[in-house]
Amino acid sequence: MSEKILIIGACGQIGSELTYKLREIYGNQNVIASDINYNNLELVNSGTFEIIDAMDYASLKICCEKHNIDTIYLMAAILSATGEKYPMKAWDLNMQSLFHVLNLAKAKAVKKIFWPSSIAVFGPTTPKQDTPQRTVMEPTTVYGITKQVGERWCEYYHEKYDVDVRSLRYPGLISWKTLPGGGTTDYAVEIYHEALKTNSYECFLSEDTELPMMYMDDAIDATIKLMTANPEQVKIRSSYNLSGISFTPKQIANSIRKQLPEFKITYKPDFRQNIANSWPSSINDSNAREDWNWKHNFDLDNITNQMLSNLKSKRT
Ligand code: AKB
Repeated sequence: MSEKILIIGACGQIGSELTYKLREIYGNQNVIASDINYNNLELVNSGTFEIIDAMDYASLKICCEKHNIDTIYLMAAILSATGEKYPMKAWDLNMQSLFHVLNLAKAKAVKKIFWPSSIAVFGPTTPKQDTPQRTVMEPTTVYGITKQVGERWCEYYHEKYDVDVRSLRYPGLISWKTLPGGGTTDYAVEIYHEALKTNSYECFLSEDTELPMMYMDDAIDATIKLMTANPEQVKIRSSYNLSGISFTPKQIANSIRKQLPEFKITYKPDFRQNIANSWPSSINDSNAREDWNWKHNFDLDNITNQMLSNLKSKRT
């Protein structure tokens, strides 16, 4: 019998692509999408969909029983920029939803959990280049704090209650199907939309702000590789460093200019600049590469080709 999967936060940037991919692999009937609203109609209409508030333990439990769920992917979260505007809301959603799924697994209502962490677990005192798996972690955003604390709880539930929880520290993710919302790395998606609409972009980060980034296909591939690895291969139960490429706004603009020579970028850094300044420029993910054979496929020019061609055909 095939694994039955529940995705919480399925309408979002990662949740939507994960839902499509998992349905391809496990079959439509085995992958239940859920979110707090019907915000992404294409996703909602693509298979079984449940309205669930990730902060409501009872409805999560009922949904898992109703569909006989084995595995939960918890993708609902408030990201770094929005978290700074609504700190308590970010703390409540990010922590409560994690505790709910960990407790469902502890109670044996489900067998396996995926929970995303982020490069936001790092802070200004972390080594900036080639940031190691284990290092100083003093995050300065509420989002980063929830992810760092969450990682500790994941490891704790694994050690104390034998919960099979797996996690990745995602870098900024670049995708064309669904827009991101409320993150500091969102500029790297918006820039492609604006390039096609107006041939120009006003960037909220400065030109030399280098951040770790990844194309969504690589992120989904890493997620599925980690979730299908044998339990013995998953040696880190807090969260794995994960790395694709690193680039600055200036470099992404130059990559776009190879296809749109007239493209113009201007810079108007706002509060998100401080957040970006506190994060690493590049990540060392050798543990993921060694433990479960992870490797990324997309470099900056590949990503630009994919983004511009897919967004162009979506517009026509
Ligand atoms: C954000 O910018 O907040 C997210 C992240 C790096 O986790 N994309």
